[in-house]
Amino acid sequence: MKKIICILSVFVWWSAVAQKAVIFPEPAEMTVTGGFFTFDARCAFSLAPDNGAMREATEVFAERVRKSTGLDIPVAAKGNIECVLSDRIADDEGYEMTVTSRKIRIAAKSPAGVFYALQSVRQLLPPQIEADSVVAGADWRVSCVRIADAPRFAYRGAMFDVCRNFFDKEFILEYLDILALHKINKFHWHLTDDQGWRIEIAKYPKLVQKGAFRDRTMLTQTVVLPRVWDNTPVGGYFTREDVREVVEYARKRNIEVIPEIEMPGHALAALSAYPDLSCTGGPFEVDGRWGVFNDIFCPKEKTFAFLQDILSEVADMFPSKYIHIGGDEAPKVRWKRCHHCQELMRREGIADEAALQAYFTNRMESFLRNIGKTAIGWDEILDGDINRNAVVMSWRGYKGGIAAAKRGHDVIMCPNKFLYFDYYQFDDDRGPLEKRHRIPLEKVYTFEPVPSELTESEGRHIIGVQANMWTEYVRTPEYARYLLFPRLTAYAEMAWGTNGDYARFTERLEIFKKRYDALNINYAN
Ligand code: TNX
Repeated sequence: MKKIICILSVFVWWSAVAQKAVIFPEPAEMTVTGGFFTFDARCAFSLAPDNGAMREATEVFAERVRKSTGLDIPVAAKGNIECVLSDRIADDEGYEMTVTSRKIRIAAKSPAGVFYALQSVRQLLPPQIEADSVVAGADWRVSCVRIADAPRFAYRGAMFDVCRNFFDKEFILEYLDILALHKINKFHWHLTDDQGWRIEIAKYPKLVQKGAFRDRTMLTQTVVLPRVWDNTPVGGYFTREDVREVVEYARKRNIEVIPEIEMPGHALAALSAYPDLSCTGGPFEVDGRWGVFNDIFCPKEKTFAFLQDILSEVADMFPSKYIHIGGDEAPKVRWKRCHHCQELMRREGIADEAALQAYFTNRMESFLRNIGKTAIGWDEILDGDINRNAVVMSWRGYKGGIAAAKRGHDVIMCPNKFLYFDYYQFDDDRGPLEKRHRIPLEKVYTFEPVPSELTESEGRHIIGVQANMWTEYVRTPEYARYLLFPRLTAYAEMAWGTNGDYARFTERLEIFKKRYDALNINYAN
């Protein structure tokens, strides 16, 4: 009996593959029922309720279909693509979908679930659906299926660093579309660092006028001699209008954009423009080296006022619940020798410089809380006693995440040895990254975000995961895509919680590679 079931399930899977019913991340439950639904000029949506949010949930899909098939899918009273909101669906982003030869029926708790169901349909369509102009002679049909789907984690993030090397708006928009295809719902935008300040702030124009440009860039690791430089001046930044466009593009794709403003460390670009916010007074340059720098924000009242002004503007630009305030890699050498810092510590009864960073973080965290935002920080913020409302991003392994969850913080897991896609994949790719770790595809796919050291209630503090893309050695969009794919696809399935057998994953991936090609993604093959 077992044998027959086994053979049968292999058969069901093969027929799914043969009919190209391959969806990433794999739905929680999916049955291929036989036959096809065809997209043609008679297709129409029927929406219940028919309102702005529901129309919007169908728009991105409809536009994709319009571009590659030339078909317009109107909203009609009795359309054959039925999208219905239903309380029967428990998860905010969950959906159920039945595709028969005559109808597509989608039920979801919220428009986000409708959007995700249609992203699944997108993947059931042939790869030519990704084209930006009409493809003649393609077969616009999808396999009949029954799907019940919902994510394991509410926070499924991807971070991209536009500071070390600048990546423009077009790249970001394209990236957001790929994130949506993978049902990733948070885009963490690393906007400030030692090597560049990338967001226009009206009150402090010098941040981009000076802080967004640098004279040269190091091509080797800072610790490796001899150092090799590229002496071309480079830079770039996002205007308020760019930010608005990115946020809106993301919102339509169920993606929350979470900006990161680094403090107190990784601040050289800001200090180059406003040196009196440091302990020594500078002068500083936007740095072309990589690593960790001693000059950081000094905890003066005018620094806090400056950062609060910036956070207020940022909070206005980003409707996100979260704002990331960095907190990583902040050396204490300057604070130790700074008269103001030592005096402040005495006055406030702050025991040491680690506690001074906690004082810094807590002031910023309460400021954000008062304007209705939740602060996220890298796991170094745990070095002191910080407010429980702060969310901790655990990047130096699991340790920080475990400690944070035990103290009652919400946690996002992104340990560097599993989820840093700037780390190399193949031995042949070591190059300038040789000192770092190799992260092969399987390691990403099989990652378990909830450490066994946590009790069940502590484990509930792990609200999700994130894949991070730092760009010290990533100078082109092509190379970024090469590092990101297929690891991001493996990551998305893990974040969704349907990562199972790795061998089966790689078989399904073979089919997905045609979609990468159609999307012009030069993945690592
Ligand atoms: C550590 S992750 C950093 C980044 C670097 C990255 C390189 C983190 C919070 N800090 O500043 O870009 O390593 O992999």
